[in-house]
Amino acid sequence: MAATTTARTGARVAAQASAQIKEIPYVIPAADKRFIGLHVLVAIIALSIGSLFGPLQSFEYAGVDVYPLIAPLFKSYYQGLTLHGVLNALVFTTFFITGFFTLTIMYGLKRRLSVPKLNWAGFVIMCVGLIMAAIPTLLNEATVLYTFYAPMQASVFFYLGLTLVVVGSWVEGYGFYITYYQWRKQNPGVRTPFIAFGSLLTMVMWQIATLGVAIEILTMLVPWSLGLIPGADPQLSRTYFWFTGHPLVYFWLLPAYVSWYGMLPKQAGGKLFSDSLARLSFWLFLVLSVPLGFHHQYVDPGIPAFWKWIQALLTYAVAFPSLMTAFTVIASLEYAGRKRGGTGLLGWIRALPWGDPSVSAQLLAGILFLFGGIGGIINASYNINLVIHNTAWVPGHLHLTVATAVTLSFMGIAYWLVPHLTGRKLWKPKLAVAQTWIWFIGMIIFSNGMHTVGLLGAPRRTPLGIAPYVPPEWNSRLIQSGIGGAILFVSMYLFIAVMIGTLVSKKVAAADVPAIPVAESLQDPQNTPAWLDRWAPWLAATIGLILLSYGPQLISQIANMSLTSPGFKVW
Ligand code: HAS
Ligand code: CU
Repeated sequence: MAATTTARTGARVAAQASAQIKEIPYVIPAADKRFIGLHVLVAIIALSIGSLFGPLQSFEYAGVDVYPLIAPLFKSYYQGLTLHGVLNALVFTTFFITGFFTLTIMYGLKRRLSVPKLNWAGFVIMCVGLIMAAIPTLLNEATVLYTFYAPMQASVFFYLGLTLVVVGSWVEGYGFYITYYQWRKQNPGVRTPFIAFGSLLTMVMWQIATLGVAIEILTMLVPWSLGLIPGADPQLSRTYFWFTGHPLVYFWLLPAYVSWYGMLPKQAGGKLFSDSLARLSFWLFLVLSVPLGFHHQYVDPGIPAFWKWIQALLTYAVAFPSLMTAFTVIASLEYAGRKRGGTGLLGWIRALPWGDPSVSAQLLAGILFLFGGIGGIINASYNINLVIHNTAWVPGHLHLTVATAVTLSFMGIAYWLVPHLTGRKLWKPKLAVAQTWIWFIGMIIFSNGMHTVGLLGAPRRTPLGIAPYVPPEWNSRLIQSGIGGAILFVSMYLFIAVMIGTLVSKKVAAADVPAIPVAESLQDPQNTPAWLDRWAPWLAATIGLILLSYGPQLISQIANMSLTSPGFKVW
């Protein structure tokens, strides 16, 4: 009896607290807006430079060797490809995500960061690392592509710089955890607001995942590039790399999911269909993101087939939370479309606010991700992987995923975020809507060309513009990739133009500044089961599964490590 009364009182306190949290209006202080804005600024500058090389890669595929034209500045196709991958896939994403999470955590928990100096320190470390890695890359001393596989050997500053970017993001993460811990102490029993929860979980996943590259760089690549050890072990270094490299894709994707679940339904005029399903899919990502990097190493001879098989099964499993996401997000959008008067089987889709560039960006990103995701499931099959591995199919896949599901969603987020942070109106919203459609169309053309020419056998990461012979049946597809790449380039710089136009336009009255869109859930989040807001069991499952799927192989590869390969500078 007493226990029931206590439980009821506890539930009432939590319900009151939840009501209070909804009611408190929260405005992000100007200093914090500037801090978040700096992240976004560095991210977009990196993206604008990294994207310069995009069409150069695709023109190479189309048979036009453009590198001699820019030879005084950049030495080779490979230097351009390294800058493209590092700036777009590593730098743009990491800065944008840490900035966006600073906002989602503060706004979700309705409080300032507990130790702002710690987050500042993290940001400064990231910037120092970025400069340290950028200099050797620009000097052609680190033309090792974004995967920096040994035995290709970069300047030690490239490795140290990347390490600092990662360590800086960890430090920002510690700032988030302390903020969350203090919120939790004051709000026992209250469900963590979804946007803050999703962001914290992604950060935790990232900190576990990046242990792989941290160990790779600090125990092998740095001492090797300093000549302190006789050589590198390429097999072990690839295993460390992909321990991080696969979950890296979910570090990119989950911030977009935070927006698709936690913000887009509000922007579309509806509600999140299921708070519980949203949280469950995030927990599954925590557990399943890391232990499956071997699907990037199916062709590596040093890994026994059994472990490839185990991780192939887990790769199929990690598609599941994305399928759940497709269901929940589309259900939320249908709810919004019908509320806006949409009828019939598909009429609700037309009723969505397509004229809002932030919405159109995310909807179009989601549509292409349906195809990118199916491609991923195809890659996961050992047999089919042997057909597509190291072909142009793979950049076809990664441009639908990281370059569209993620980047186009981040553009969509920037369309409300930058006006919100700067207090200015979005410059030319109709142009912004057109930009999202141009990306969509350009990407369909580009990725279709890359996927199909990959199936015909065209290699990835190869300057076909200087190849003496290219099978004639590749030609139309290669030209298609070149055209798609040019359209994407136009779209990217329209985005940059809208961003610059917004930055230089006049400030507007506070009431006209776009609010931060946060979707309510159809059910009160307090009714979400408590086990979906409890860290310990999920963390235990995460660590357990990683030990099971990676432990034996890591032990064996480390025990048999042979540090013999000299460093090669093949560029
Ligand atoms: Fe992948 C290679 C398998 C997802 C990125 N992947 C790559 C590489 C990158 C990458 C960068 O198994 C190249 C690495 C390199 O340089 O070598 N990938 C998968 C699988 C998934 C997957 C099974 N990949 C991603 C995501 C990425 C990404 C996400 C970036 C963000 N991938 C592979 C494999 C390889 C690989 C092998 C190695 C290939 C090789 O041999 O080299 C799954 O997680 C995908 C599940 C996704 C779905 C789709 C769900 C759909 C949704 C959309 C809903 C629609 C909405 C719109 C909201 C099942 C959620 C509605 C709109 C309306 C208007 C109604
Ligand atoms: Cu992967």
